[in-house]
Amino acid sequence: MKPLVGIVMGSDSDWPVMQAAAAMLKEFGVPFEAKVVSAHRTPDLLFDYAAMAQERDLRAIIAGAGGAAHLPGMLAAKTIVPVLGVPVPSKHLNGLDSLLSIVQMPKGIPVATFAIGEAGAANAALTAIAIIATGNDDYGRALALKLVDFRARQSEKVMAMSLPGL
Ligand code: RP5
Repeated sequence: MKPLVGIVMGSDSDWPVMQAAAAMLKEFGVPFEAKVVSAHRTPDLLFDYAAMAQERDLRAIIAGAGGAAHLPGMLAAKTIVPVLGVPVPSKHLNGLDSLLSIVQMPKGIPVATFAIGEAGAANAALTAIAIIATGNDDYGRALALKLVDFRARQSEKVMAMSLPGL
């Protein structure tokens, strides 16, 4: 199956975090691709990737970057495919810089922004899955059922929790 979700990141050093998005998509059986595309080191590649995204039928792009993290915003500037931004923890400011760079998009070009790090990457994948699950076709409906089941299993885990000593 052709990829429905693109995972892109500014460097291979982002992969340990972004793998959480890939793992979630794998768990739901959603076809995806993962690539390194740097906004400032490969700007032409970034433009080409974003410009082709809709034609390639990508339903969402999960973009992770750290530091002055302009990758998600620049992708969003060149495509109407939803861009889900994941702030990657940075060396000096622990990802607060990445978060603010991604979340503070000026009005008009949205980037849906997630938590810093692996939780954000996993939740970006769950959001991409939810976007595809809104499709009124067999694949979308099947994914929606899987999402409901995923939520139910989380609830069960919490209900089964007990506190030591009580
Ligand atoms: C950003 O710079 C990347 O997204 C990465 O988080 C950060 C550091 O990149 P490397 O120096 O590890 O390649 O572009």
